[in-house]
Amino acid sequence: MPTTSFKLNNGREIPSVGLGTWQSAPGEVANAVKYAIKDAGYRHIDGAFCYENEKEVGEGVKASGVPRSEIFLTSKLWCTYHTKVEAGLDETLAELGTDYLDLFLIHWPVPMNPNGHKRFPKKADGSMDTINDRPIEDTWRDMEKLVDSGKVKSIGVSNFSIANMKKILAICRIKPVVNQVESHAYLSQRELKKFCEENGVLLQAYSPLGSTDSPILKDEELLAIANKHNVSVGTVLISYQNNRGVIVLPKSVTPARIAANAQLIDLTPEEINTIETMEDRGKRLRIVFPDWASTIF
Ligand code: 1BO
Repeated sequence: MPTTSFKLNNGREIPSVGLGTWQSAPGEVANAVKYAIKDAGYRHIDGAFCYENEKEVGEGVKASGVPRSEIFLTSKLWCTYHTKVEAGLDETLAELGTDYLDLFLIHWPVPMNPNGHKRFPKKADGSMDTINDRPIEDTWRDMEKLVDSGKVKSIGVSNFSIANMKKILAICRIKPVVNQVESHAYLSQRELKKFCEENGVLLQAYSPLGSTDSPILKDEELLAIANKHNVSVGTVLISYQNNRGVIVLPKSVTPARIAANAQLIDLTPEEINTIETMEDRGKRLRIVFPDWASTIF
């Protein structure tokens, strides 16, 4: 049976499928969130300060009519807030219109100048104004204080390599509960997943269908699995993550797709293995992030 929720290493439950909101356009995301919660049964919404749509996400949560206490709400500390973690959280809480988060993640292990542009500060030469005098360990210690204050229930990381995770695990008082990374059929993240599992950290998958117009959706091996089960490739890709113990965050603003993305099936161990090893057959694909982000893995 597909899993509807996973247990985090602090004993709390997290719904196994969450609505992703990265690249969900303003003007569309509030309705998408409302529909997901009210009509499609989602109880988990994943957002971030950097997505520039948290006000609408909050509006959608409220408009759903479902009590806040029944919804698992995640946001992420943006890179310009590594040296002012609590202020970063407070801005997000104000935008969302809530007084706590279920989960708060360090969005990238890349601190940026806190005094320039709020999201993408640039150096004189046009490159991203990253800073190197803020150890990631110090940012994590400030994240831990947010749990102590009760403003967030759980903390985790995003876009962290094994090397970066080791830095946190070596010093943490409160362990990260998840590491949220890009993962789909052409980027299984097997090594990272194994490392996370060994350390009691769950993997969360963003972009589980690949990006828009992704070749993954037309992949013949995946189509064969989908046809066998009489479902779409999307359902196979989301179920694949679920069946292998990964929290999955499909993004959509289209009601029919939001509903379809919440349908899970059981795949066989052979099918999961086929998908997990597609990279070994030369099918590798990764979102091309700007230099400041793509050099961290
Ligand atoms: C820059 C955003 C990546 C996914 O959270």
